[in-house]
Parts: sequence; structure tokens; C-alpha cells
Amino acid sequence: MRTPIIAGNWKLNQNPEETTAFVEAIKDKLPASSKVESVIAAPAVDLPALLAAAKGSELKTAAENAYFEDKGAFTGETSPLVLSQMGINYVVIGHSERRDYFHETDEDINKKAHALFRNNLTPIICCGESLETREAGKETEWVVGQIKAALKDLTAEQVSQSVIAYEPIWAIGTGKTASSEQAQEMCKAIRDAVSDLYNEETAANVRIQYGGSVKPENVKELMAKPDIDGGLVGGASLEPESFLALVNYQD
Ligand code: G2H
Repeated sequence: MRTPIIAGNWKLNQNPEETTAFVEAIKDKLPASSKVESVIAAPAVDLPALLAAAKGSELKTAAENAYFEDKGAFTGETSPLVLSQMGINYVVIGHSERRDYFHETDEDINKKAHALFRNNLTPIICCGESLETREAGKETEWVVGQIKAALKDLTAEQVSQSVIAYEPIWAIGTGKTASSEQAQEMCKAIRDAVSDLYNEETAANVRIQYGGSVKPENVKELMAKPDIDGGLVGGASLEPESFLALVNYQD
């Protein structure tokens, strides 16, 4: 009942010309979005090119970040209001790179989630533990804490529509994937936490992705797990062939 969602997260890669060429190469080979949702999250400067090229295709679009205010004296930020006016579908918030390098807090991420819903955008809310936290055996407590903070004061209906991405920091860009069992275990813990915070129906609706060195070789095994509804993919989303292999994992 949950539609799988595979999202490429390009990070600080690709320019507008490369964005157009990428979408042209994939757009006629994507699965129907009712079967698997295919999403590209691109840098803000590439979004007009992404939207123009994706128009009329099955590809959904995402920004990699947005601010929690719609407008004002916030030099260098990206407005969620304008992303919505442009026709963007999703916004990634709370990626570990934003938390680490740009000092984003759980409170910022919660404010961003509210700002997105205020503007009819859907958040992809990232969470995940460091190697240190996992080695201390505190990973579930840590991740559930991040989720509780991110969802604070959202309604059950908003959480039902949300996407949560579990990305263990030690598996990001390292080539080290969490085993499908480790990924499933945490995605289930997140779903259980949503059930405790809201109700079973909300937990059954929220889509949970795994991220961290997802590639064509491991996507099938991860997607076969009952609580993994998708992938948030960095490195392996940068080449059209590889992205197509990911979104067409059911074939
Ligand atoms: C995790 C992921 C994309 P990669 O950051 O969000 O990147 O697939 O390169 O590990």
C-alpha cells in the first residue's frame, strides 16, 4: 500500500546543462510513479533546469534543503514558498551533511518540516547515527530521538505524507552499506516510534527510505525488507544508467 520511493540526492554535483542531459536520458525509461516514485534532489541552482526537463514525465523533483522562513533578510537561503511556487514536490531536510557541516539542529529541522507543510511541500526527513553512537549501542535511542524532535507538533496527517530517510553516517559515501538486516531493524524502530507518537495508521502510511551507499547491486535486497520503502541515493544517482537501474529494481 506504500508506494516505493527512490530518490537521487545529487549533493553539490551537476550543473544545469548536465541536469538537462541527465533527465533527457532517463525520462522515457522511468517506472510509472504509481508503481515506484522516481525523484531527483538537485542543487537549488539546477532546479529550473530539472523542472523544465522533467515536465510531463514520471520524474518527481526535490530540493536538497530549504529555509524555515518564506521571505525576509536571510541572505543566501532558499525559500520554501518559492520552491512551492516553482512546482517542486519534495525537500530533503536534516541530511547529516547539513547537520555536521552547517550546524543544523533538531529544532531547525522541525521548523523546516513545518515550513514545508505550510507551503504544500513534502519533507524527506533524514536521520542517522554516527559510528561512535552505534558502537556505544545507542543507535536506536539516538535515531528515535531525532525523529521525535523532527516531527514535533506535526499532525498525524502530515506525518502520514512524510518520507523519513534513515542514513547511518558511517555508511554515507564510504562504500560501506548497512546490512539489509541492520537497515530493516532501524526502519522498523522508526515506524514503531511513529506508531507510539501517533497511531498505527500513521505508522503504516509513512514511507521510510534507507540511505548510505545504495547501488544497483544492493537495492533489491534492501527493498525486499518489509519496513524499507525506498532509498536515498547519492553517488549511484549521478549516472543515468545507474539511476535507471535503481528505480527499475523491480524488473
Ligand atoms: C547518503 C547518500 C545520499 P551515498 O548521504 O543521501 O549518499 O549514496 O553516496 O552514500
